[in-house]
Amino acid sequence: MNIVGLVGGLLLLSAPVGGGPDELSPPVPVLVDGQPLDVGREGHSAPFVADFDGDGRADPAVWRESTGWWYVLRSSSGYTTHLDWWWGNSSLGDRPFIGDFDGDARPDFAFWRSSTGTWAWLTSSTGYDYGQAVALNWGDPAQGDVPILGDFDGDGRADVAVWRASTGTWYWKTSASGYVGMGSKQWGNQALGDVPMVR
Ligand SMILES: [Ca+2]
Ligand SMILES: [Ca+2]
Repeated sequence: MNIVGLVGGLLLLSAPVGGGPDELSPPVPVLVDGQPLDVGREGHSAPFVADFDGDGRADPAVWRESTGWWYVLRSSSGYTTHLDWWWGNSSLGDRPFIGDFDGDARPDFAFWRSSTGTWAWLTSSTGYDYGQAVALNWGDPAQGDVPILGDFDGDGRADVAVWRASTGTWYWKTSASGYVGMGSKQWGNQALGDVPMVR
C-alpha cells in the first residue's frame, strides 16, 4: 500500500498489483468509519507520515481539524485498522505536530496553541496518557511566531521552536536541558517569502 497523494482533500492509497513494483492499482480514498479522511480543510488540517507501530513502515496519519481527533492508519495491519486519539482543539487555535519527545523512536502527538503560545504533547512511552501530558509555553503569537519542531541539540528528542516571522529569527528550547536552555539564530526573511523548515 502506498500513499499516492491528496486529491480534493482526500488522502489516497494505492496497492501494488502484479507485474512490477511500480505498477499500482487505481488510488482509493481512505475511509474512517465510512467517511473519507478530510485532510484538505483550510487552516491546519494536515497529513503526517510516521511509524507509529514500529514495524519500519510509514503509517499515514491525519488530524481532523473539525474535531481534534487523530487517525493513524496502521501499516502493521495491512492498512486495515487505525489508531484514533484525541489531541488538540482548533477552536483554541491548536496546530498539530508529530514529534518524538521521549526519544523512543515512536511518534508522539503534539500541538501548538496559537492563542497562548503553548506547546503540549502526549508521549508514546506513556501510551499517550492524558494524565502525563506535558505543556510548555514557547513562542509569542502576537509577534507572528511560526511553530516548528526539530532536534536542535541532537539528542534524538524533539525540541520546540518558533520562527519569528517579523524578524526572521529562530528561537528554540532544547530537550537535553529539560526545555530550560535555549538558542536563537536569525535566518530567513518573510518579506522575500521565506518559510521555515527543519530536516
Ligand atoms: Ca515517542
Ligand atoms: Ca533534542
